[in-house]
Amino acid sequence: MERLKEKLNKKIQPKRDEIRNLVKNNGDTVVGEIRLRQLYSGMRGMPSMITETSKLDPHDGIKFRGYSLDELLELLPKSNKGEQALPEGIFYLMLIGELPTQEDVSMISKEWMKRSKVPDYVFKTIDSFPNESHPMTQFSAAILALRNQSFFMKAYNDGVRKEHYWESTYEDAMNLIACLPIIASYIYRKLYKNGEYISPDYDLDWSANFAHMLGYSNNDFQELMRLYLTIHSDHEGGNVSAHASHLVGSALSDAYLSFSAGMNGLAGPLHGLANQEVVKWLLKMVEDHGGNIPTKEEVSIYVKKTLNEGRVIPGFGHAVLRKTDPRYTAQRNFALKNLKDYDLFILVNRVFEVVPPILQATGKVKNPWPNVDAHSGILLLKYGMVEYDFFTVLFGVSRSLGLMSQLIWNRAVGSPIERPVSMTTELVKKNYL
Ligand code: CMX
Repeated sequence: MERLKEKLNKKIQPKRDEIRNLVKNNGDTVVGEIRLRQLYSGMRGMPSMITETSKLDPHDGIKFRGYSLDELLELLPKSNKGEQALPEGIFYLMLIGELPTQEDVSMISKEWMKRSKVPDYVFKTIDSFPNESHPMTQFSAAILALRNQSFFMKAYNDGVRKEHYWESTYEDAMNLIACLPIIASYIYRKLYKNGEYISPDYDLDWSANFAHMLGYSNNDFQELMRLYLTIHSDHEGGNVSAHASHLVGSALSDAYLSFSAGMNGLAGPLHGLANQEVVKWLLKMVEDHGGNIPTKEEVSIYVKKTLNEGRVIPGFGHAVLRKTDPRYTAQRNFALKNLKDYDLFILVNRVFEVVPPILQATGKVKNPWPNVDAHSGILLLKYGMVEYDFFTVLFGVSRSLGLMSQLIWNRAVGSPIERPVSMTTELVKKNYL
């Protein structure tokens, strides 16, 4: 058994015992109450599942195994070619629950390189899509095509016992994560670079190799990829991509089915697609101002016009957060250091100043502050990646780290099939009013 899997193996039985005892001794403890309005508001604030990898605090933002993003960007091991934390490290932390050493992250880089073998039929699946198909459609379909090699599916068909489900799920999860940069860069090069594909460089870390296969080999872009793939990796269990993935996985659907379901949720404009919507919106704003960066007053008029048209301001607001997203701040810090004079960064800052008071004045927006998607696109544009309808795929590649860690743990502790009950309005009125 490889070292990472061995380490995980040692963590599993104590966790199983902890949960069994917790439920046995405290099973009737009430952990929340459900208000009628929550039934009609997308289950906001209802505690309804367990996710061990990370927890979102409305004010402090995301914490991974108890560590804030700021802390982790300092504490996680870096590449020897840069200052940014490696996403291999956040994966290790989510999976094992401990901070990794430099040796741990290089073990994971090597493991993913070793496992990055994408069968030819997956490329053929991608090739069969017309170029007009959105990159997320092609991404999700390619993940499903990869399912053919699922170890879990085979183990299940062979009658493996429940306590061993996690072992083949681990294999699937690691293989899937390893293959995603190849799949994503294949889609990118097919759609935008005349199908001129670039072979992996097995000496690089996961992010730098991904950047390389996309066609961006300069150090700054590789650093951006490390940051990008780290900060988008997980946002507890209740967001649409995590929850969709969790739900589908709970039916013992394998890692590929489960992750693809998560990606279909991420592809919605209120979730991950917001990163492309932000760029579209910013570029249209510039275009409508004759190609110039609009002044603060002009931005304000533009924001109000967007709202009056009945549209949302992409990149602002959140269902849980009630302050500026620390993932936004991490990207802002990167921009301040590396591209502070870039005109679109100046625009993003202007939008940051202008939007919150306008959203606050509507009296209905619960969080007027920017989220992760408000910033990510312009960093990519700066380094020449202008094909913004691809940006959600990058988010998806990163999200695999969280969703696959979650799935492995769900299998390890034997999470049951998810099956809440639904009501009808008639029953709500009859039984509760
Ligand atoms: N612009 C305009 N109106 C907004 C808004 C925004 N950015 N954010 C919220 N609102 C509106 C809602 O549409 C809702 O209006 P109605 O009552 O007319 O339906 C009202 O304010 C209350 O919404 P809320 O409780 O504050 O927010 P929700 O939890 O319902 O929704 C979110 C959260 C993210 C979907 C919403 O803020 C939004 O649409 N933001 C823009 C899209 C976006 O950036 N999504 C990415 C989120 C991060 C991610 O998942 O990647």
